[in-house]
Amino acid sequence: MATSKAPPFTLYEYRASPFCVAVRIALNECGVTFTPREVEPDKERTAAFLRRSPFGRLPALVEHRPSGELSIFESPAILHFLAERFEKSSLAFNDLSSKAQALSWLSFLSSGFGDLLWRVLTEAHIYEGPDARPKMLATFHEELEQQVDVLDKHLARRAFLAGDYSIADTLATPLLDLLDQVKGLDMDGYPHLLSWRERLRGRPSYKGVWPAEKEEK
Ligand SMILES: N[C@@H](CCC(=O)N[C@@H](CS)C(=O)NCC(=O)O)C(=O)O
Repeated sequence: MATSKAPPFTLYEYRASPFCVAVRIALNECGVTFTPREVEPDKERTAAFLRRSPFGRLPALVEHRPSGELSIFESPAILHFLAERFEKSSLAFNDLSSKAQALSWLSFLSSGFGDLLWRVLTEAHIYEGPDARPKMLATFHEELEQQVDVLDKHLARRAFLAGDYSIADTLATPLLDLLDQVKGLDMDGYPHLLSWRERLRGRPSYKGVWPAEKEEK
């Protein structure tokens, strides 16, 4: 009798989330098959899900091991885990120094850049009309432009953030996609960042990572 073997990983995700997209890219880079489990952000969390992701946030990755289940939450931690777990993949660190560089950029993107980008998009799209806070938006926008400029200058001298492709570029990919939604940000002023974004979009691991309706835009 034929037996079907379940993939060794389950990804709890919300497909439209950039952090979930980053984990999808990483899994593709590692050639890993996984079972996707969509969780709507505003739905009540089950006790089983909260055991895997204590704050109820997405993504969460579960590896099904013979000895039991390993759950990991927070996209930077998941990317780091995959880079170490799949040592022959494109995500693997070459040595301690390239690992340190990749983790520096990963931390910055996750807390600094990702956070700021989220604030700009939230200020612009959620606080509209009488709730608008133009001064706050202008401050965040200016800070974001400064960070984009630093990234552009950094990328003028290298193909990827830490030299070779790394998990920092993986997390950057969906965040760079979101930059198109920032009103008043002239992307043509950042040619190195744009060619980096094209390099990232051209990787086979990028194909199909966003939900279909978003890709059509
Ligand atoms: N720092 C987290 C951010 C994750 C996050 O904010 N996920 C959102 C979806 S974009 C979420 O789960 N929101 C629902 C909630 O916070 O309850 C990561 O990188 O994984």
